[in-house]
Amino acid sequence: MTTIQWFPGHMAKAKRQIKERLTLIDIVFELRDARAPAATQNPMIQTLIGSRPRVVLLTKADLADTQPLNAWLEHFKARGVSAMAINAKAGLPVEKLVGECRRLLKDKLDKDARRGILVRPFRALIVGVPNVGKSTLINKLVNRRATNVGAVPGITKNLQVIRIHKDLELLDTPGLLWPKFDDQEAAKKLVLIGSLKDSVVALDDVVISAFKLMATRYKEAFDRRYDIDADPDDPLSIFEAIGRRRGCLKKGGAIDDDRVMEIFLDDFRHARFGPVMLDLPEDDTDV
Ligand SMILES: Nc1nc2c(ncn2[C@@H]2O[C@H](COP(=O)(O)OP(=O)(O)OP(=O)(O)O)[C@@H](O)[C@H]2O)c(=O)[nH]1
Ligand SMILES: [Mg+2]
Repeated sequence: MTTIQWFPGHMAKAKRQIKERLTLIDIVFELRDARAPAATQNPMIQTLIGSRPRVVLLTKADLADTQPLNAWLEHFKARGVSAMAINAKAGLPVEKLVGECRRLLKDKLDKDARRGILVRPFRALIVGVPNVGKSTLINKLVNRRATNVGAVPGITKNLQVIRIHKDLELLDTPGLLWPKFDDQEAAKKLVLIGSLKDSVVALDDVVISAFKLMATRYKEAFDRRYDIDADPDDPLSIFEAIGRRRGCLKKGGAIDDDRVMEIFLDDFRHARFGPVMLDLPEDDTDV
């Protein structure tokens, strides 16, 4: 669980580090959580990466509801944004990713070839908000084929570059982006999936919103887990029902709401309701 509390100083530092890494790379892999592709977007990504092409990688696809996830992939496609769903715990579509890089970098590669510049592997930087799976993806790609590890000089320190395919190299240190905490709805989802510190939004607001969503879109799995009949229009009664079922009672018999929230957040963060989707493509304001 990430515990960064984002202050303007941290954001300025993150921005500076991304800028330094950008000078070393050709393409950006922008990671977002497949369960919340809108909430896990960084509000400044396009400004930060400028003209560098990007591939959106929707991580933890194994935890995401397939039908709306496919709708998201269509949504990106319709807007000309390259996007792919991945699951770092299963096989990674490395060839497909390399093919996509080749397609997005075609103009640059053609230009280099015309100028007689030796074509070298493309170099990619992984970026994303906390907890989206940046380190897991890097480790997975590196373990798959770790050759040619070398250092390239960065402005503040030397960054390692790892060859993960004959045509693709990766910076071994990802770019950490700050999440969208100004948008309350997004912030609640970010706390729910563990990308934002619990104290940023009142935890009962996070859980009330999540109860409404679960009781609406995933009622069967939600009801089954707690043996309740959840009413999405009455989230307080859901606290009551779960509390009674699980024996979360305070002295005197009142429901221990904190305990109910703890149980629910632990269940959600361990994917105990099966695959879910928190954002729909129509919620998207900016791909
Ligand atoms: N189910 C599932 N879990 C994943 C996947 N990728 C990463 N995780 C889990 O997500 C959690 C966070 O992964 P990390 O790789 O540490 O994420 P990160 O982006 O490096 O996080 P920070 O360094 O804190 O910003 C870990 O518990 C991983 O095991 C995936 O594809 N599927
Ligand atoms: Mg990490």
